[in-house]
Amino acid sequence: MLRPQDNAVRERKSLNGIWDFRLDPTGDGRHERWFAGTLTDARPMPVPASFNDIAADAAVRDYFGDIWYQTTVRVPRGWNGQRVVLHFESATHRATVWVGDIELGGHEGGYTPFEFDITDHVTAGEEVRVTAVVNNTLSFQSIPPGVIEDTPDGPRQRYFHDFFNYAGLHRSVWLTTTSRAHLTDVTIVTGLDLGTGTVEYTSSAQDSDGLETRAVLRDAEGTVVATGAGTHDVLEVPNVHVWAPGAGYLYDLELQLVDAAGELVDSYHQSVGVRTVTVEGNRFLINGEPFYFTGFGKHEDISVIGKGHNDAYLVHDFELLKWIGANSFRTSHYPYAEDVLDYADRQGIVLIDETAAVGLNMGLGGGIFGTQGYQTFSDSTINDATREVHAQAIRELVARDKNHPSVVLWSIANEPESDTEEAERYFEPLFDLTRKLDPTRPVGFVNVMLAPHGKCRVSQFGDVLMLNRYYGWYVNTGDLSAAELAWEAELKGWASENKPIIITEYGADTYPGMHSLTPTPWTEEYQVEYLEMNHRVFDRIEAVVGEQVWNFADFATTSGIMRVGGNKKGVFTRDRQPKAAAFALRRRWLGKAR
Ligand code: BDP
Repeated sequence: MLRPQDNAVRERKSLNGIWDFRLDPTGDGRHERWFAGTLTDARPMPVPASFNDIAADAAVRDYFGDIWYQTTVRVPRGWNGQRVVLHFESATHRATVWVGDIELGGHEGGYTPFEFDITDHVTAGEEVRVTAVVNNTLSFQSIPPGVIEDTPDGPRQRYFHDFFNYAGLHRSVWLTTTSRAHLTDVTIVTGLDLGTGTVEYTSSAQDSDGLETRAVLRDAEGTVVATGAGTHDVLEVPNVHVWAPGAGYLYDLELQLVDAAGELVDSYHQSVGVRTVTVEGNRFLINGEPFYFTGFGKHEDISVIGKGHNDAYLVHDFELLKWIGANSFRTSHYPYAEDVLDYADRQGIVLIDETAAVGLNMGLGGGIFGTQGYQTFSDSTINDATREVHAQAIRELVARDKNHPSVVLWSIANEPESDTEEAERYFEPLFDLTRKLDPTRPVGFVNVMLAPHGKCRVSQFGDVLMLNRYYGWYVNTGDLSAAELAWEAELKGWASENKPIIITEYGADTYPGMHSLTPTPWTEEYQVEYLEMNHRVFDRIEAVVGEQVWNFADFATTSGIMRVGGNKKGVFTRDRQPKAAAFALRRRWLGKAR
């Protein structure tokens, strides 16, 4: 699937704005055909935004079930005779869509795009009603998983990940047009050899009999540097300007479908960063140079709009990354909005791109210790059906993000159970699948403290070891010298694997404005000392090739006695004000004082 874009022959029209919205707690909407007319008893709801925090109403915030969204849109007059597509950048966690009374289909998975060809159901120049029933219920067969439990007060949604289950239409919705004959996909693979870059493309198209595919590669100034012919070609770029961390140079590859008279029938612009990624022994190499990750695990999480994409926060967050000297982040714990990936490409920020497979671990309670009362892998919990949903989530992630130079590593899950035979059986085929889908990038998963070195049975499949560790927080709480010893001992074990190690999480909850002379958890001073202890350990272990602090900013979670107004491990507060740790990290990563 190609992302909607405006160019010489393609157009798109945004459906963002205020939609009609209605919760459906009794689940009657589908058989009562709420899509078949104007949604009654509706309240206004902005798109894109998570719906949860918009209404001042706990019943809305904690709602799970069917959620109806409706709007109308006029198909532009100029699109007559053209192919028309309705495109959702995401619907969390699944949706079924109608135009007018026609059911178009559905999509499972809350963080990847889907679209429908609606050419036969619309007329250029006329208005059409668009209805989506979004559903945010999690089960053992969804990614991420969850469960509905019966309580004396009725059913409750429980889930096993440590962030609030924001849902709805939190990314853009588009009407888009192409000609009937159109490009459907492109895959780019880049290479580097002694200053010459290669850009290999493979494209596909529909209804394109008799049309020729051409490719034009332009540099950032718009000068043509190479051309190609056919659906597959390798373009050479002498004296190539590489894409590198901190220097996100992008070429533009224009693919064209051209008819016998030389007329342009379809065109698609794909930005291209020429770079290589390899793992050699315990080194992680970008363009052949050892790369050390600095940065964070992040979340899409903002007050009021929840996981709604917001360009102002996007640009501001990247300014903060630059300010603090971070060169990377992980899209913990789900695929982020495509605007984020595009911006990372342009800014030269390196990404670890993660699926929404978080919480596949019944030994953890909401990101912390304590059990959930279920067995992780069993016929009635995480099973073969879940693995198929997980596999599809990987397929859709790779399909969506394969051409982003910023993405250097796939993370197929965060902190799953990984110390059992069932886990080994569950994960091996998912690693194989990811490598088959993308042979050009390393693949890994994020290991949890409950499966330390020597016990983990899934790390063997990864090209890179990604570790989340909380020595000095969840264990050795407040005792940083004991934490330092224990942490170093474990890390030395992992280092013996001769694979690069990225510390994908280490962090301490910190209440901004809380202080103490002596090392006291929750204070700003403790967060600084905790990070410094970790850094001493990392600097002693050669195989450590990266440090990503948990978390960039404070974020919303479910309520719990371990969470004070959400997770407070942010180096910035939820509204992006720095805690003391921000200055300490800046000193380490940039070598700069305040
Ligand atoms: C890890 C999880 C992360 C949590 C974090 C924490 O990967 O989602 O938020 O711990 O406890 O278990 O803060």
